[in-house]
Amino acid sequence: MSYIHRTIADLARSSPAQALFYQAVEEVLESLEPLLESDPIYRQNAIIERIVEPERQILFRVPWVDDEGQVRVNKGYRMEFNSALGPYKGGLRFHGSVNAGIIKFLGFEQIFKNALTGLAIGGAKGGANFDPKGRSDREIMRFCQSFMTELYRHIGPTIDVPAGDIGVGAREIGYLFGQYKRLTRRYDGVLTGKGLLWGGSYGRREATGYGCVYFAQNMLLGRGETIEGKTCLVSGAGNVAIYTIEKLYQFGARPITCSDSTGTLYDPHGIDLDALKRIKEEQRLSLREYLKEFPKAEFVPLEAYPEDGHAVWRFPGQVAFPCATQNELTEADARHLLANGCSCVSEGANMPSTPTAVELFVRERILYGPGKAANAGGVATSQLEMSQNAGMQQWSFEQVDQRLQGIMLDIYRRCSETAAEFGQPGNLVLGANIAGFRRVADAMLQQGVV
Ligand code: NDP
Ligand code: 2IT
Repeated sequence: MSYIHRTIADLARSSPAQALFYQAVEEVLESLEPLLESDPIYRQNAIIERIVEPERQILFRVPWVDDEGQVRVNKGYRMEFNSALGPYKGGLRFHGSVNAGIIKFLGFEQIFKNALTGLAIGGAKGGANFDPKGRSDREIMRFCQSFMTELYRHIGPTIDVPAGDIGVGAREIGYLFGQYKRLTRRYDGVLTGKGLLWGGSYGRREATGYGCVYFAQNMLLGRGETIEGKTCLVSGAGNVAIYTIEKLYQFGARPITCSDSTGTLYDPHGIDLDALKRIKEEQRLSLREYLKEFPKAEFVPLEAYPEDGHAVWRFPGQVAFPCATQNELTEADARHLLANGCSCVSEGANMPSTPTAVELFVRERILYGPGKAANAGGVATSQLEMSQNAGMQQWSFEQVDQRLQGIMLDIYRRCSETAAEFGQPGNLVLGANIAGFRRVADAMLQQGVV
């Protein structure tokens, strides 16, 4: 049995029923094989065994009262995975599907993503199996307050700094921050993605989507092309998807799709950004609403998706941006993308492509930017927010955006150079995993067995 299979088997025994976590671990460990062979120090010091185990797992009850006066209970999580490079850092996800395995997969990915940014941040993730859909503002507020009433004792600006993810945006960060301040009497930079009036950073809202497009542009430039004029497929219709689409327009590209939990929207003229923001950011409605304003657009409801995949990847486009959720791009979807001439995939979401889809992209040698590299602009800008908070400053949008562009270029270079160093030029999966791992592992070695 290889050490990869032994590690996965051990995890399956000690942490049962966490399939997405094993998937994330397997992908990283497969990439690390050449490094672990050439450099035995990591195996000798049980770095793998240590890195797959969170330093601390916090699980808690979140009781709250809904608008009808009924008591509700959810499960809250914060997985503090690795602090070798800095304070724990990573988002909070509020979604009905959340469980320990999902938070562990996200926290594990976050370790390497944060390492790739070159900034001083460790890896963590948290959240709750709370579904914000259909909940009133007051219910969201009460839920966030209850969540923070437990979480506050575990976090701090140099300890653990949560942020947003699916279901957690500016509104939720506001309620969480308010309750933290009330409980601690401290005006700390303890969360990122804050409002601009109370310690937030310009550009954080846009950072993940913009960064993901910068990453695609860097990949294309490496092949002597640019994104200008290209037809693009985007999935998702939340924070990451919306600002991916915004930056695509700024770069002269044409994004023709987006999707949400009700279905896929296709507008051959290009998705209307104002309408998209209005429907999803302000009104929080289904993308189906778009047809009222643009009756010629097409909407494929979830029920009509192909059995082996997702409608969004069956439209023809040259560059794809999966920006919704994990495993939303299957091997069958990947085959359709390739057959339709797609030659570049930049992942805004975390682990959106299934393992066999990734294998296909790597084998076909298309430009493929894995999430932990391509979507790192969000967390990188969160670190810039922490830095501004620590210095009691607020930088301009242009300053932040310049830094973001520089960081995304550095990440691209780091991944490319590492892939070449290990004899697989262009394989950014290998490059991202080895480059991220090496930084964390070396810091762990230097800090002893902790
Ligand atoms: P949002 O909650 O803002 O948006 C998520 C979007 O994806 C929504 O349109 C939602 O549909 C759709 N979606 C979510 N889950 C599902 C599902 N199971 N099936 C179908 N559609 C779904 O989240 P973000 O945009 O912040 O996050 C999107 C992805 O990007 C996630 O993978 C996240 O981990 C990742 N990410 C986010 C970062 C950030 O800074 N926010 C940073 C790096 C990665 P609906 O509108 O119907 O709810
Ligand atoms: O997956 C991610 O990188 C995020 N959700 C953002 C984390 C952060 O701390 O900004």
